[in-house]
Order: sequence, then structure tokens, then C-alpha cells
Amino acid sequence: MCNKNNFLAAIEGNDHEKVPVWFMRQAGRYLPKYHELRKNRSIMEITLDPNTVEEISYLPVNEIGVDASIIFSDILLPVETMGFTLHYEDGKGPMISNSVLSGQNSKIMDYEPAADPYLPVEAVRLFKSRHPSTPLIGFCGGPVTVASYLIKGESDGDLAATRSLMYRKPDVYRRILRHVTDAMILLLKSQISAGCDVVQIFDSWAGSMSRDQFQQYRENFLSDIFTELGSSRSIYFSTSSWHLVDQLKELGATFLSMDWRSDLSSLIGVVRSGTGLQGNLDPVLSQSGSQACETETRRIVDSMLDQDGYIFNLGHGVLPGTDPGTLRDIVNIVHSYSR
Ligand code: 1CP
Repeated sequence: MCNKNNFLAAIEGNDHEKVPVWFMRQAGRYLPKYHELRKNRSIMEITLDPNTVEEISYLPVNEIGVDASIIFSDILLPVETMGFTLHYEDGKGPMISNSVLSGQNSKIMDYEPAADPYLPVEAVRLFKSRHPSTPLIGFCGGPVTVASYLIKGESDGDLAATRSLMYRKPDVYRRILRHVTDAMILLLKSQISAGCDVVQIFDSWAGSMSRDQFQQYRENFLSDIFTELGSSRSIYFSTSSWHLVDQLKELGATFLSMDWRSDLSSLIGVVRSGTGLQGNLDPVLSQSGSQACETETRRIVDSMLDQDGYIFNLGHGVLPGTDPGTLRDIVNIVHSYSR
């Protein structure tokens, strides 16, 4: 069976001989060709250029041998269309100058896909016309993760500012979450209509919620995304979320993607029948010498061979400075397994 199709077979719940693999490169600009294509342009400038977005998106398939591409974009680009002013600061990541806590934003605007210059629909169409057999992953941020940047104006990884607003001004918190959830639904639907084969919801900071907070969040907001997606294929990613596993199972995502802190194989037979699992090599290991990395890669794949829908992935994104050769080695090890 051709490797490229193993990703789609896994996503569709069909038998696949080889274990598929892909990596998110968020903030991990590890490919020299990527730097060449960027030519000192910011992510915001590049995403206005569908040809470059398409080219960057395909690089890891060509150079690393992964089984699927993720479209080049960022979870925060849509917030400009909602009335927030975004820029990316080297070494700090995304910054929003008129955040909710800055007191400079009185009104959140409804998200309109047609008004969003950064929406990568043209790039998705180009990608699928140039590489019809390469699976393409579209994405958005999880509502609370995106909302946390709108609230604090920068990374709020432990959700301290976001949880504080939730306690002090629950109505304001809920209004923001409603706006963001509705925006994320439109964003995902646009990418699916343009040709993405699957979408991933990156809810990186959701694991900083208590079980009760997450339950409220899931019931009132997050579940709406999966209901609205209907039969479209989806992957839900979160970090530090082991205490939420029994709730993650109920989301209705096609796949659950767990970080390196989780014992992924213990979820086999625990998640709903038909739910796939993705993960979860510690990204730090891909910078820690090839022997340790190979041993852990093999341990994870060995432990996941009984899981039908399984995609090998890092437990988060590729770290900056990671050697592309190590990533190629990981892909080759995963592909050397036959089921
Ligand atoms: O100009 C620049 O240097 C921008 C660099 C950059 C890029 C290229 C950022 C800043 N994000 C991205 C692309 C990106 N972001 C992708 C593209 C897909 C790929 O190429 O693999 C994806 C999937 C994301 C998703 C994303 N952005 C998440 C969720 C995943 C995660 O890392 O937890 C989050 C939290 C962001 C916010 C963000 N954008 C950029 C940075 C450095 C960050 C994180 C900063 C923080 O810790 O708050």
C-alpha cells in the first residue's frame, strides 16, 4: 500500500498496513528551504501569497517524507477580522495590542470568512490541484486557546489571565468564547470546502482548566465545533490534559491527539470505538541524540500497533533548531513497521 494513502486510510477508519506520520512545525523553522521562501517576510505577509503558502506547506512531504501536510497559517490570523490588532514579535510569538485586558477593544466583531485576507482557501485549492494524492490538514485554534490571546494580548499558557476573567466577569468571558467558537466553525468549514481532507483543532492551553471548567467549556462551546463538522474528519489536540481524558472521549472528534506527558497506549480500547489516536513523542527527544530518540519512537509505535486508527506524531510541534535528518530518521523508523 502507498504510504501517502495510509494517512487517509487511518483517518477514515480503514485498515492500513503502515503507520502514518506527520509533524507540526509551529515555531520550529527547521527547514532551510523555508527560510529561503520567507525572504524576511513576516508570517502575515506570506499568508497573503497563496503560491508561497502552498510551497511551504508541501516542503515536509518532499524533504522529510511525512504522509500529510498541514496548511501554513496560524491560529491567530483570523482575529484581525474580529477587530483585534495582531503582530508577531521575534522570540515572543503573537501579540495583540488592543486585547480585552488592555481596555482598548470595546466590541468584538463577528468573523466573516469573506472578509478575512489571511484565510488560506486559495492556497488549499492550489495545494490540492498540484498534489491531489497528498492529504492536507486544515486547522484552527481551540476556542479557549484563541480567546486567551484576545484576553491577555499574548501567550497565557496556564490560562491565569483567562481564568481570572472567567471568575470576575463570567458574562464577558462567555461572550468572547461564543464569538470565537462561531468564528472557528466558519474557519474550519471554509478550509474543508476548499479541499482539506481533515481539520485539527489546536487547543494547546485547554489542559490548564480544572475538570469542572473544562466540562462547562465543552458543553457550552467546544462540542458545537464537532456537531457542526458533522461527518467531516477532525483531530482534537491539547496538552497537559490527562486529567480530562474521560471528557475528551465524549467530544466526538475523529482522532484525539495527546502530548508527550500522556500514556497514549493506555487509551486503546478506552476511547469510543472508531476514535483514532495521535501522538506523542516528546519533541525534546528529537534534539537529544539519535539513540534515545530511536528507542522512544520504537517504544511508542510498538505500544500502538493494536490501535486501528493511529497516526504517529510529536507530542507538540517541532522545536526550532531540530535537525531535519533526525526527523527523516523518525519517519523511516515509523514506516519500517508493517502491521
Ligand atoms: O513570523 C514568525 O516568526 C511567525 C512564526 C510562526 C509560524 C510560522 C508562528 C508564531 N506560528 C506559525 C505557524 C503555525 N502556527 C502553524 C503552521 C503549521 C505548520 O507549519 O506546521 C500552526 C499549526 C500553528 C498553530 C499555533 N499557533 C498554535 C497551536 C499549536 C501550539 O504550538 O501549541 C499556537 C498556540 C500558536 C500561537 C503562536 N504562533 C506563533 C508562536 C510562536 C505561537 C506560540 C506562542 C506561545 O507560546 O504563545
